[in-house]
Amino acid sequence: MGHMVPHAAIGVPLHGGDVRAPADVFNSIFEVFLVLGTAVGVLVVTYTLYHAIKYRETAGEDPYADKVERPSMGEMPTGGSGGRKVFYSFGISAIIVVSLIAWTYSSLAYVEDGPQIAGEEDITVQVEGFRFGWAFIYPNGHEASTLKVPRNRVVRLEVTSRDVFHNFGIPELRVKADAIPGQTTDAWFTASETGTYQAKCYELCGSGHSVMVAPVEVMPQDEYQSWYAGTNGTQNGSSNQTAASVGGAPA
Ligand SMILES: [Cu+2]
Repeated sequence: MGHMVPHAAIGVPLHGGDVRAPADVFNSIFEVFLVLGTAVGVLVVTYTLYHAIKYRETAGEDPYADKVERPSMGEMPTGGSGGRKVFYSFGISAIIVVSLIAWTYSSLAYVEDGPQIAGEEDITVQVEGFRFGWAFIYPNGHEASTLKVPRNRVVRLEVTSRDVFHNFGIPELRVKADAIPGQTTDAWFTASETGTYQAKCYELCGSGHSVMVAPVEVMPQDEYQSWYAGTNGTQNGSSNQTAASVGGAPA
């Protein structure tokens, strides 16, 4: 239904640079878990060591024998603050854990769904995996073995396969999508830095699986536009040659 609505009706065109990249979302999830995990670890280990040292037995004697009442094995400890400590630590832990789950879940849902507003300048590329390579097909029909995209634009991928199960991924840009024959998997990304990245296959698909790679070129927007204008729907052909050379027959 969404694609039938004219762009003007959807809303203001969205500049890709304003969209939070999946790579940034994954990086912040990693950082938050690393910092919180380290903090909890340091706290627990320090607290444990502190008490182990403070209440240790010295030379067979118990210096705290008359100061603390030690529970014996199997007996519930008595005294203390009447469970207030336990109540607060459980309460605070629950609040932290529940908000962490909510935040992580909504961040991942954002990556899963993609930017909801379709921008005028979004780029959609069909990605077709085959034994052993990748073909990138642009809206004007141009087919290439290198994925060229402009920086700071939302790039939407429609991933499928011509033969067996593959999986398309660009690790540095944190994109990964199943390539399944007869099905299309949607994925998206934005890249803020120009340069050459590498796309790889992440589903063991045969003898050439490990060489099933493709260059991904992130270009300045004006450079991309003049390159795209010059393609005129031509076939690059190199991907078909690759397929033919290993005996594959692209559909
Ligand atoms: Cu593969």
